[in-house]
Amino acid sequence: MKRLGKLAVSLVATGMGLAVSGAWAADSLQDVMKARGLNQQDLLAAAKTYTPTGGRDEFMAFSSGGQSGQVIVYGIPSMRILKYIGVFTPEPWQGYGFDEESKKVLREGNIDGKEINWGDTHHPGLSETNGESDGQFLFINDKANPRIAVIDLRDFETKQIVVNPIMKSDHGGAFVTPNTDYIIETSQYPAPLGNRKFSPLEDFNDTYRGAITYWKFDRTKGLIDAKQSFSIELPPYSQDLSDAGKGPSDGWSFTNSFCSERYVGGIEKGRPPYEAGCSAKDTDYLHVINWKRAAELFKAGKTTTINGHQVIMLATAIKEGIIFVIPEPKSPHGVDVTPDGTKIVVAGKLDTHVSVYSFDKIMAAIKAGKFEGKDPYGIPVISMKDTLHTQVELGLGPLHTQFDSKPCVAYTSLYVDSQVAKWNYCEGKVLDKIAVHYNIGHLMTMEGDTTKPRGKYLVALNKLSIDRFNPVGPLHPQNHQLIDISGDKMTLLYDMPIPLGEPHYVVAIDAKKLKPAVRYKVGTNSRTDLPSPYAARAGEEKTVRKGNSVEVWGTEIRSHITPETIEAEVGDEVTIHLTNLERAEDETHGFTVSTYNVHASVEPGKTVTVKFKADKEGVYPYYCTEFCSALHLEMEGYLLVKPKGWKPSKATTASAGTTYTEADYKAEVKKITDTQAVIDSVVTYITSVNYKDFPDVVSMVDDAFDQLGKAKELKVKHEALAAKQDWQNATLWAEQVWQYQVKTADLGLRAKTFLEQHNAKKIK
Ligand code: K7E
Ligand code: CUA
Repeated sequence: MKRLGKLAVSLVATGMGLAVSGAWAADSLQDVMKARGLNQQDLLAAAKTYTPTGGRDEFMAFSSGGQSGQVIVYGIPSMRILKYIGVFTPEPWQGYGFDEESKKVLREGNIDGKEINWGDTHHPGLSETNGESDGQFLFINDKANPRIAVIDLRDFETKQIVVNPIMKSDHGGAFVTPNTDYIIETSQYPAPLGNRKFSPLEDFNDTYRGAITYWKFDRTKGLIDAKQSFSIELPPYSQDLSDAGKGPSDGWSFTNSFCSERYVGGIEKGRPPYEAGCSAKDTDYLHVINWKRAAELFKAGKTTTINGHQVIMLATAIKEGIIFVIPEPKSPHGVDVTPDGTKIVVAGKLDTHVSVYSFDKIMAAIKAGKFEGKDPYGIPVISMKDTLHTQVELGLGPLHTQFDSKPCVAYTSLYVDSQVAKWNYCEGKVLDKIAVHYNIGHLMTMEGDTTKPRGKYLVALNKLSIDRFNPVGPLHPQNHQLIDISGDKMTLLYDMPIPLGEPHYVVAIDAKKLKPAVRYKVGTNSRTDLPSPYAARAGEEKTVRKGNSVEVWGTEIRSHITPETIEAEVGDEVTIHLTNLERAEDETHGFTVSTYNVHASVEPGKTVTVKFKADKEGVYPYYCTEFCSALHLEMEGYLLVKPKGWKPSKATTASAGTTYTEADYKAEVKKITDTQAVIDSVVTYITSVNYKDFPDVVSMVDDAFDQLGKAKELKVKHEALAAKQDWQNATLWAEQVWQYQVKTADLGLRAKTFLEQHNAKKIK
């Protein structure tokens, strides 16, 4: 115990700035280069990405987590992973799917009453204002089970999952319109719309359909409003990705497709396989849709209700002149509108070209009523030749396109060539190529989907990593390669393994646009952002027993869970609400109960609930799962599940194993006096500088004084007990005073370090 007192003293000494001397005397730069086999180019790349301790990244990237059903957040250019956000899959660290508030969100993703606990995330999309990323929300789709999730970037938590009521799979989500009025989701594999009934493949042309859904986003609520959302029925092509028009093309959206052959496979019946039947034609169809007009038709009620959802049927869309198609070569993947909104880029996987369409020419053809015919479903077909701005031969397997801050400059991934091509879409010429490792899918530039791309960096999302990393078995990580695009020539800077599913797409935003909170208002349900009815403040904790339910309103604060014991009988429903009372940044507590499969992450201010049936009698320790303080391990308690009707056989009082004497009490008091001296010195320092200019420090100081305030009340108590010569209880309560002091000192020292590192100024 004395040692801990000394520890506090020594912490102060270090905090007071006894600098560690003899910095880094070891190797010279030349020695390190030689030893590690690095050349000048490597050093330059390292210097462009290396971020010293405490350094921040210029951009933040949000990557799909593929089959992990999550979102991965990392910084650019350091490529350091900062967070995995649980979206369609339970994520234990965040308690996602293990506490009641988050389960509610996850269960919104049930389909036909069935729990679905995985997702295949493909395309994240950031909210936009006037076509620019605004840093408020992130959306992402689940291709396997047609769903869209909404993530609030104030706390990086998933707030909503909506199930598409008419599709069976979606690939083309999530893409936003320039003011995030709508989030676009497109089906991939055609199926009978909405109905969960069987229909034979022989009836494919008549009963199977594609669809595009425009989900209305309510920005003030931060939620999708399903009632104000609608879809348009599409032919049974495999609609792929979409992009919303911007600037001159705002109000329109574009969707590419493959397998417009409408082939249905059947190799078992001796028919040629899907891959042959789905790529036989030289062209597929680029869908051109007037979504602003479509929204008016929806409001005017020109829809059919399918599975409770409003659908503009294809015949209506054609009659109202809101849908057109243009041939596009060949089995394309992805469609991208240029930042100025004047052109639309489509790359055919099986064609060596990218095709650049002119929005003006498309509009001119529509206006003139100049069509080359109709598709098999009666949609007017605009000719490719009338609408092409240019076609550029880039290489093998062109897939996705992104844009630079420099006018007319685009980057396209070449899957088969394993290259990125830099090219000029205005003049139609190739500017540069760089090899990537290996088989690139998407690529991404900073804010490259918006009206104002930021240039600087490009990330290649490579499908295969083969020999790039230390082997970890047959399942390899993916490889995100960072490429410098600031000069004329692209240069490769860094390889980052992604060890969590196969990311398809990633978006990045200027880090300055993100304004995440560091704490919640005390008592917040983070999933709804509303005050939780189950919040408790210090001193309000209670346990209520009613019938066979036990409900606990508890709190967590260093280093204490209130209550410390929860008693239940076998078969009781146990509900535990917990509020983290901390205000200091990063003072998260966790909570779990042995063997009941519950876990909560309780960040400062958050209120969460865990719930379970105490179905077996026994003794179940519960504890805080975050190493939150020196006495973290002591942040514990017991759930006691008694057999029904159990009665103690004798009057019992819980007793500690050790007995304490007057000498112990005196030693305790001495320790308190010594530690108070430490606290006083820290307080003197903090109040001698402008600490009030640092909100983070103010929170820490508030918390510190709260802790010390509790110590004051207990001083009266232990002194009274000592006066009665109850050394046992006097010693333990004095020890508790010291516990509060340690927490105060811990916070005080952290505040002091913060102030020193941020060059706080003397005020007296
Ligand atoms: Cu993998 Cu956008 Cu789903 Cu291309 S997608 S690679
Ligand atoms: Cu709270 Cu560990």
